[in-house]
Amino acid sequence: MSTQDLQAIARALVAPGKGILAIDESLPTIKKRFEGIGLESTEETRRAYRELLITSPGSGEFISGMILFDETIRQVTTQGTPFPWVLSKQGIMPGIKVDQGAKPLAGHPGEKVTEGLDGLRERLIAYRQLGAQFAKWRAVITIGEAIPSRGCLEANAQPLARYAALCQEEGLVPIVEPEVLMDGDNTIDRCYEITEATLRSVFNALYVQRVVLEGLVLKTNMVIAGKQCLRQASVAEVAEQTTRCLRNAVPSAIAGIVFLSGGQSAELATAHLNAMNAMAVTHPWPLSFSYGRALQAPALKIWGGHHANVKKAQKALYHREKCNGLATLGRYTEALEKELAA
Ligand code: 5MM
Repeated sequence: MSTQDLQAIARALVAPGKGILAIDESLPTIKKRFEGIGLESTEETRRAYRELLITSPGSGEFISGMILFDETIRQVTTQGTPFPWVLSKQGIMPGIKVDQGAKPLAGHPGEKVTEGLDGLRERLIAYRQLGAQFAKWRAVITIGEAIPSRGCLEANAQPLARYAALCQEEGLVPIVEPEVLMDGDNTIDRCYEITEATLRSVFNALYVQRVVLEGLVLKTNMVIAGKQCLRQASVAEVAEQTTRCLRNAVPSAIAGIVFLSGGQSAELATAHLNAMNAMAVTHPWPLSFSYGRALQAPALKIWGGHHANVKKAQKALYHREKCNGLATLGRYTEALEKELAA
């Protein structure tokens, strides 16, 4: 696949008014999400839930791509249609999470490194044959007393860059996701400092590994105070600090930036994205969403594991997709949130 082809896919992922739905929860994460609604995680309950998300009417209006998990990309609907086909038919690109999770980093207490490079070239070929057009690899950075260490930032940046290079070689657009967690009690300023250092280290590694910047999408956290921090920043402050950090650390050549929600409430994640896109300045890249929890949470709660609730849950999903689609254009308001919900 040529650079132009990769660029076309990458740009389509961040097309105006559209973003990505992340449904690539690994087995332990989906188990945790299902526990929240009192449902056992089995291959069939996971399939039924993902079918609800994948077949949700109207998603194609606001969703450019969905990130699937290894099990999900091989699953089929109740009628027997493979999930990637259902997505493609709606004009939604199938994507695939290809990392194999964050593991403890040797010699670095409290820090993690994401693994999964072994055999990746062969897995990418197989995923492409299953219909994937893009991939995702997530590195996890924890903020603490004396962490993250330089060793942790470099240990995570290197495989992210090697993954991205392999994806481009095999004709898949890499979504490069370094996530600085928002679980601690750190201030927004500390999040800024660590996010900037993380992004600089990732883009250095991408340069060294000869990754074509035009053919990738960055998925990152917003610059935000930790959940336990007593002083939570305003929406305007998050928008200002996040865009300033990105301008300082992210080359303008990349196709676009999508945010993860990281545990923010559904409405707040939308409000933050909207504030960035409503700013008077023009950003060098499209700013969009690749939310997991902030898109799925209301639908998951309504569904509760009961088939009878599928349609109502899909309406809730459509609502969040629409609100976030509008936020990519800076056209979301609280009034609209209520109006659309009604
Ligand atoms: C959907 O969650 C994804 C999978 O996470 P695990 O590998 O830990 O199960 C995750 O990578 C997700 O794509 C991002 O963290 C964004 O999701 P949120 O919920 O933070 O928007």
